[in-house]
Amino acid sequence: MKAYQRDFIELAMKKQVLKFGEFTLKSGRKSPYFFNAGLFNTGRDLALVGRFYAQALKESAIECDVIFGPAYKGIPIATTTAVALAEHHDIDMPYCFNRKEAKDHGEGGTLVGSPLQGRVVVVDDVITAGTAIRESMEIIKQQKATLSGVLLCLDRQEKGKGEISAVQEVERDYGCKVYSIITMSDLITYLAEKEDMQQHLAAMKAYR
Ligand code: OMP
Repeated sequence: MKAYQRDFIELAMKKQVLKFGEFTLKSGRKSPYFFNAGLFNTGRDLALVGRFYAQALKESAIECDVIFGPAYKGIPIATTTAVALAEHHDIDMPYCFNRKEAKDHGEGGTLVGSPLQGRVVVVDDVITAGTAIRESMEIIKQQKATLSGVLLCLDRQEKGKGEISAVQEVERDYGCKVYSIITMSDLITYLAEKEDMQQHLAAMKAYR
C-alpha cells in the first residue's frame, strides 16, 4: 500500500466516513463496514480529498480530456479534483457535472460546466454493484463522448450482476479502466496492522 492510500484511510476513519458495524447497502447486502463520503464535509477535508483523487488519477494513467462528476456526490469530487490538478500538478483540466432534473430556462439542459466531449473520466465515491456508475455511462453516450475511465475512492470489490466483480463488469462492458484510491483489500491490509482493530478485521475477512 502506498503512503497516500494509508493517509486516505486515516482521514476517512478520523472523519467517520469509514465505519465498522452492521449496515445494509443499497443492493440489500448486509455489510460489516460502510463508507459515507458525504462526511468529508469541511473545506479542508475537500481540499485533501481533491489531492487524493488527483494523485490517483495520475497513478491510474487514465487519459482524459474532461472530468465528469455525476450528481450529487460526484459534483464536489469533480470540482475539488480539478482544483487539485491545477494547484498541485499544473494541469488545467475541464470539468462538468449533471443536474438530476433538466432545466428548461436560462442556460437549459442537464449538463453544467465544460462540454462533455472527448475522453471522459468519471469521478464518483463508491462502487458496490455498479448501478450508479452505469447511469453516468448513459449520459456520456448521449453526448457521443468516450468513457476513458472511472475513478473512485473505494472499490468494495463486490460481485456485480454475475460472477465477476462490479468493477470487472464495468471494465468489460465499457472497455474502460476503473481505478480507486483504495480497495477493500487495502482496508484489510490496514486493519491487519492495527492491534485494536482485530475484531473488525475478522468481520471484514468473513464478509470477503
Ligand atoms: P452501487 O450503485 O451498487 O455500485 O453502489 C454505489 C452506491 O452505494 C454509492 O454511490 C452509495 O450511494 C452507496 N454506498 C456507499 O456510499 N458506501 C458504501 O460503503 C456502500 C454503498 C452501498 O450502498 O453499496
